[in-house]
Amino acid sequence: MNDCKKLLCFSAIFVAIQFAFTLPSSAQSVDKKQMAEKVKTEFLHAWNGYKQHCWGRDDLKPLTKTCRDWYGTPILMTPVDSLDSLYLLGFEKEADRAREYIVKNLSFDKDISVQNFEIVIRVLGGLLSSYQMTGDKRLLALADNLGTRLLPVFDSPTGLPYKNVNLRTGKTSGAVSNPAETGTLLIEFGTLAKLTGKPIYYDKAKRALVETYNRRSAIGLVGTNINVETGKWTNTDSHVSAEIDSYYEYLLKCAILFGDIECRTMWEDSIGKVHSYLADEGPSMTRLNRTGTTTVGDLWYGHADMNTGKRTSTTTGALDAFFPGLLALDGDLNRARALQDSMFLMWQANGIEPEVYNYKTRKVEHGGYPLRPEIVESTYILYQYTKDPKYLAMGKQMFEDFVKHCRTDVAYAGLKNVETKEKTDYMHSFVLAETFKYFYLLFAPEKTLEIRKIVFNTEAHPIRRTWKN
Ligand code: DMJ
Repeated sequence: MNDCKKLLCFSAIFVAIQFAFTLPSSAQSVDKKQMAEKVKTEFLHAWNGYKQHCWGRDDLKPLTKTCRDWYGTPILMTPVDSLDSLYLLGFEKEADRAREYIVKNLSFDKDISVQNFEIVIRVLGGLLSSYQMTGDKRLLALADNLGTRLLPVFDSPTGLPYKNVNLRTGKTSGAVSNPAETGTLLIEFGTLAKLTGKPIYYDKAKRALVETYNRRSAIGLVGTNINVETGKWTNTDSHVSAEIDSYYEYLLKCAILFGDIECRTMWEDSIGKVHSYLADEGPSMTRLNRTGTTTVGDLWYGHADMNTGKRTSTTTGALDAFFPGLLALDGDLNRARALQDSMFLMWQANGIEPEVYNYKTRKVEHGGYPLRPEIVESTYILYQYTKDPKYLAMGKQMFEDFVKHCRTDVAYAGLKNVETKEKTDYMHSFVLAETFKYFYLLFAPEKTLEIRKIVFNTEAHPIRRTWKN
C-alpha cells in the first residue's frame, strides 16, 4: 500500500472508531417505558437504603451503612433534596410521608456555620420546588425562614457573598469565594422574593451576580477565585468547570425565568467570550460546521488565563458536562450536539466518566466519580430539544454502566477510580435529587414535566414562573 492509501485507510479507521464510540446503540430502538420503570426501581432501591439506614440524617454512606451529617446535626439534606424527585417519579405516598417528616422536624435555628451555596441550591431550591408542586405553605415558610438566616452572607464591602454563615448568629466567614458560589443564588433567592413578596432576596442575589460579572477581565472572562472583601481575583484560571460552571448557567436561566434583561445581556456577552477563548475545535467540528449534520465529538472547552486568554490546560470532566445542556437551552444546537458527543467519548473511555479528563492526551487526570448528574442532564435536555433517538441510546448506555459499576446491596456508591471501578463510601443527596431525576425524565412520558414551562436550578429542582412580574 502506498503512503497516501495508508493514510486514507488510517483516517477511515479512526473515524469509524470514533463513530463506534459515539453511537453505541443508536440503531437499536430504546423502550422508553421499560427504561423509565428500571430507573424508578433503582431510585427506590437507593431511597429505601437511605431510609433504612439513615432516616432523619443527612446522607447515607452505602458501604459501611453508616450516616453523615454535614454539620454534626442533621438538616435533612437527602429528604429535602429528594422530595420533588419522589413526586416526579410517582412515589406520592413516600413523598407525602417525607414531607410531613420535614415540616415537623426541620429547624434552621441551629448554631452551625453552613456553606451558603450548597444550602441554597439543595435545601432552599428543594423547598421551593416542592412547595410549588404541593402548594404546602409550610414548605414556603421554611424556605423564608432559611432565606432570612442566609441573608447576612451578602453583607460584604462588595456585595459578593461570603462562603459561610452561622444559621443562628448570622456570623459570616470565608472571604475567598468563586463565581459559582457568588453567582448561583438568583434562581432560588429570586423565586423566594417573588413567592413571599420580599424583594430584598432578589436584589441581594442579583447584585452578587452583577458584581461577579463586573469583575470580568478586559477580554470578558472570569477567574476561579475571588476575594469578596477586596473584589480582587486570587486565581485567574478561567473555564466552565468546578467553581465557575453554574455562574454561566444562572446568567442564562435567570434571563429565562425572570425575563431579566440585564441577565440576558450579561449572558450574551459572556458566552461569546467563552467560545472565543475556551473552546478547542478539532477537524470533526469543522466538518460539522460545513455540512451542519453528523458530529463525531471534537469540540471541547478547556482552561485559559482570564487576562491573557492563553490556554492553561486541556482538561474537562464530569462537572463540565452540564455545558451541552446549557448550550441547547440557548438554542445553540450545533455546539451542544458536538460537545455532548465529546462528553460521551469521555464517558466511554472507561465505561463511566472521571472527575478530570485531559482531552488532548485522552488520559484520566482525576479518576473519582461521585455519581454526578451533569452528563445525564445534558442528554435529557438535548433529547427534549432535538428528539433525536441517539440521546435515548446514550442515556440507556449510561444508565446500564451506572447500575453495573455503582449499585450496592443497599443503594448507590460513587467510585474512587473510574479505571479500577473501586467504590467509595458515599452517596451524595444529588444522586436522588438530580442523577436519577434526569435519567427518569429522559425516558418518562412527556407530560411528566414540560421542560419549556420550568427552569431547573443547578440541583435539578424545577421552578415554575407562577408570578406576574
Ligand atoms: C450539584 O450539587 C450541583 O449540580 C452543582 O451545581 C454541582 N455539583 C453537584 C453535582 O455534581
